[in-house]
Amino acid sequence: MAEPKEKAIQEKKAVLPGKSNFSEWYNELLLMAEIMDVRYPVKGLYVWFPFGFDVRKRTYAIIRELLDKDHKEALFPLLIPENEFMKEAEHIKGFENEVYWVTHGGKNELDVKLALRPTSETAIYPMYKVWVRSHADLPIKIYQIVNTFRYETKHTRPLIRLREITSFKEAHTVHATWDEAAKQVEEATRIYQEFYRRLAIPTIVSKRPEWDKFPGADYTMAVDTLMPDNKTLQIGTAHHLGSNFAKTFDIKYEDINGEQVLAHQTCYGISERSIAALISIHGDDKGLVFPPEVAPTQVVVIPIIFGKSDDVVTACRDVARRLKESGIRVELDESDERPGAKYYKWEMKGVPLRVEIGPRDLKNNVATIVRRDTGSKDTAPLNDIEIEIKKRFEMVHDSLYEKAVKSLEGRLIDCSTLDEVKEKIPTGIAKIPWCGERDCGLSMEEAVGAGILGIPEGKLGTGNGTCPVCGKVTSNIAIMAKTY
Ligand code: P5A
Ligand code: ZN
Repeated sequence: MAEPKEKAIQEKKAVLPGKSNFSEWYNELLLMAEIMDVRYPVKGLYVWFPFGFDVRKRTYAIIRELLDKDHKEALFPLLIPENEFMKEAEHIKGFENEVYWVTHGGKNELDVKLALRPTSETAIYPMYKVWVRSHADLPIKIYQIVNTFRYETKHTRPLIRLREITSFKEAHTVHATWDEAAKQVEEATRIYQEFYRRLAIPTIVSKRPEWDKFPGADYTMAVDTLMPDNKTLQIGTAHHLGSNFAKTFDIKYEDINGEQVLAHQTCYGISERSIAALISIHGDDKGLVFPPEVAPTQVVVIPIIFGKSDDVVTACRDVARRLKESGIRVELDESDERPGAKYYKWEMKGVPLRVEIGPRDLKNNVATIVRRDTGSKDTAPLNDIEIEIKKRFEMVHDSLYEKAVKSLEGRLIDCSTLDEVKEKIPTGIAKIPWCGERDCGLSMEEAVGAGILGIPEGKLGTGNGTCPVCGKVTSNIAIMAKTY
């Protein structure tokens, strides 16, 4: 079965377009670096190459690690009966145009149509009704990692806007009180920020305007990042569901006084947009750049050979073996290609560190280490190579994060008028005072042709100014941007 892959390689362009041409760079890189094959013959559905899947596996291992501390992983069915799906009025309104329906089993028309989950509230909550009995059952914190289907009508893009989201991590929690659920929403955004910190991706957390919240929620907190083309990408959301779903799905618990009380719920989700952000934010003109934790290969060892260099080869094999023994994912490239061709290949794949050993290094009992992220070179004693490599992993991670933070902060633009916002939005995220009123917010969006993401948490969302629509004095700063 080697044939399809060989064909894929032949059809790839020889050179990667520059990252300044982001959209083309992104599409070509996915194929050249073997993340996703975009040639599957259904719009909005794409194929994970084994290499891309490896990155996915490592990325999702982090989110699992973070959630497993106090959540349980479970698995609910893909198909949702129409009657359950149609119970929550707001929720249906939000999703009815995006649902794929299964109407037939073979040649027989089904009595009850089945929805392919666009998200799993209506698959999970009928079961929560059965599971929740008493206050002693609460809280419940369950997540699953599944595929979901959304018939998206906006322009579809690999990893960013999919019709089959293959890597939908959705958590669903149940609590006794509204306040406890609110705390859980905070905890969810904290977990997501920690997750993105591990990927060296900077984030902005804000409360979505009420017209942009999740269908059926009391409110929505969103995690956004800024892409190279100055559009923001929503890379996670956490919703306070109040007891809206508890009412429709009859999820009640008996409190300490023996009363039946409606439960309060939250849900929060992340998709493979996390990997789109990872690739887009760190990648460069030469290809992928990964933080070591998620890099499929963390170190490549390349012998620099002049004529017959048996000693060099032996030293390289020894280093590769020792790195492997200390738990590092290492490749030894002993192929016949010239070093330049090897560099090109491993740079494309985002390998964080390249270890070169030539006759002169060997004489000095050192290895040359080249960083993928900066291209900088230095040497390290062969005796301590494991420690030296691990030290550099941390340096690479920290400097990728710092660079990404600088890049984002450099594109946060203070504005005081809507004209200014409109002018500046093609270059980043505009900050503008906003009184918080719905009418003013909607006029602002209309006037600049871009969305209000929200009023960010913390310093970013506070300042002094006047609402550009009603002129009221306010200390709220909203952020506006073009969004994916
Ligand atoms: C939370 C989990 C939900 O569906 N139900 C369970 C809630 N929220 S959401 O905002 O609609 O989606 C969660 C995150 O998934 C990403 N996302 C997508 N990724 C790729 N392709 C899509 N078509 C797509 N739709 C949503 C977003 O990051 C979103 O925040
Ligand atoms: Zn106003």
